[in-house]
Amino acid sequence: MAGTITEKILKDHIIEGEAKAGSEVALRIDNTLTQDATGTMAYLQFEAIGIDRVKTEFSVSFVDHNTLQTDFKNADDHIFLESIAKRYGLYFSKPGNGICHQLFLERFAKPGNTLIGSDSHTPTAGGMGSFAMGAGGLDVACAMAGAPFRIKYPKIVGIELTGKLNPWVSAKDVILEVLRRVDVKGNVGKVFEYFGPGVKTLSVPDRATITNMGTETGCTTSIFPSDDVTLAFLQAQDRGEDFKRIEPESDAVYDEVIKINLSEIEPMVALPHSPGSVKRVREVGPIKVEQVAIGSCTNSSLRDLKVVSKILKGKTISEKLHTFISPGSRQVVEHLVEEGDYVDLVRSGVRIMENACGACIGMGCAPASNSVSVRTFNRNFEGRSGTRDAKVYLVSPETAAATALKGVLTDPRDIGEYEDIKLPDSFIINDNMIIKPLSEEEAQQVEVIRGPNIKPLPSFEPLPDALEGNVLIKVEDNITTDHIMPAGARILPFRSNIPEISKFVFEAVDPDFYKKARENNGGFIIGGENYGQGSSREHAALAPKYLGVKAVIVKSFARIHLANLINFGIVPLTFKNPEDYDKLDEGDKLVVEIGDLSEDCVLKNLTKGTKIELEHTLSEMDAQILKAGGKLPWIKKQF
Ligand code: MIC
Ligand code: SF4
Repeated sequence: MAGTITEKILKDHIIEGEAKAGSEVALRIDNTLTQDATGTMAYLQFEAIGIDRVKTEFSVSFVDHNTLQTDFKNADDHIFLESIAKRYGLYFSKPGNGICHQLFLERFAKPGNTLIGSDSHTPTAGGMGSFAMGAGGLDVACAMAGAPFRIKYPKIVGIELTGKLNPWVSAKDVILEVLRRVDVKGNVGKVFEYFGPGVKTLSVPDRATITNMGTETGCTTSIFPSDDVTLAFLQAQDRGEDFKRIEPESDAVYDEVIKINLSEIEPMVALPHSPGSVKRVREVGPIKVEQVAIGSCTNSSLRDLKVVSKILKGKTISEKLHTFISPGSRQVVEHLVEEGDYVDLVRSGVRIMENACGACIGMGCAPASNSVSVRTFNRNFEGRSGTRDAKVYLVSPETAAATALKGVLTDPRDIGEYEDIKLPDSFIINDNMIIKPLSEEEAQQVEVIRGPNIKPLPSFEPLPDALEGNVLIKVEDNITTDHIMPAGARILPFRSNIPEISKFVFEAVDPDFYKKARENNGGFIIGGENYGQGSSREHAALAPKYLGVKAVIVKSFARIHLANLINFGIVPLTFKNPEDYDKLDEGDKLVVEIGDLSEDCVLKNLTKGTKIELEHTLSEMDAQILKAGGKLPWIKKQF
């Protein structure tokens, strides 16, 4: 039976395995995307696989994260990426063109296609009816080489939308409401599929805001139907020919249904430091705010920034705070300029930044010490803004703009009349910063340019049958990849230099981690629930591996990080009895007999003289990959 849109799309893409929740399936991948911060590593891996040209229908390489260029490093990466794209048949979007997910939605995403991207917010394209998933760079490299992508066939959660959003309430409030209900953990292996009469009241960019931040629930992806609204959006992007209708059957069966009446949603806010700590803006009250930041792949579409410009038009932002705006793409900027919104924004006193990730990943605009920053982004993890003690609140563009005017967190319903935003019937199309794939003959002539920031890939040995070492660190629940491998302007430039970036592993949690890992010749990481939530950065596995981490033993894992650990030969294990977490301490000397990983294993704590039962969810192939020392040596053998 294929009644849901997830079932319909997956049925057309499964090349191995059974369509049964929890069982592993191999999916044909139509498209891939990368961004620069994960892309350099992904393409080094693609080169190492040894394929002459990408095998997907099309693949796109974007540059949007590391655009600060304080020295040669980021610029080296950009040139490497451009030359790689030309050499291997990819589209290349130049720095300054915009944020990968916004651009992919505007210019590339196709309903019914499968997409994986080396960025956790790849599900943004689910707003267009693509089945789009975040993945580690190595998995994206393998998909570009023509290999299928393996996932556990998902549980399909239907989110039934009824009603219509009230003025001053927007898509961001919808996804914040979803997060309020389902939180950031416990959703691994689920797809959130939106259906019901409320769907047609949301535009494609609105839907994309929802699927984008769906990532924060930890699900495999989120997806909307492809309907008349999708067709109109594609036509306005001059891509009508990419349309394919994909709607659920009336008798579609969902594993679980969540009902949301859009008419009842109010302006919402996620409190520091979790996107799942959601309350109504009214409940939180008029707290003092020092900074407002508007943009990111969640809320930087034309509609979102026009709302902001309408609110700020003819007014001045509060003198008590600073406001930054980073538009999602040049298309957005061109419209804002032509329609007069840009000047309204500038006159109001906001600071307009580049069309890039910017503040969202700590590339500038860090808030002042111990201050409050209200942002339209999707993540408010501690320290991610670049300021350790800043408190980041996540809101809609309406709430952000109202807050910018008032200087305190403000429910936008308190600022006056709402002006409806109409999207253009045809967007301004200007693809002159997208370099098209070269022909096979031309591509052969291209030399890949490697500046000094592009370091060779480290290589790793096959795993022994017993892992021995000390506990290097013991951490709590909900550790994010930002804790494990921080980003920001200081560290991101080392994304193509593993020896250097590994010095920053767990920096904010334990500044001595690097030293301890070195002195102990590697060891074990112990963690709680939802370990590795957040980004897709494989550096959060690769850098610990480089430091000799052998296994990560936790109560539960986030999906993408779990896959990344396997890809780089770190054994991901969970406690059979979660209380056993309490029986381990930093410094304990452990032995874990893993054998061929076909069975669960036992941990011997030599320091305490105790034994702990561990389990894993590894498939036979995962076990082989791990034993081989990671996916790269393993896949090279397959080709
Ligand atoms: C993020 O939002 O954390 C990032 C930066 O986009 C990451 C990717 C990365 O770390 O490069 C993500 O979400 O996957
Ligand atoms: Fe960029 Fe932020 Fe989106 Fe990540 S979440 S892709 S850093 S804008």
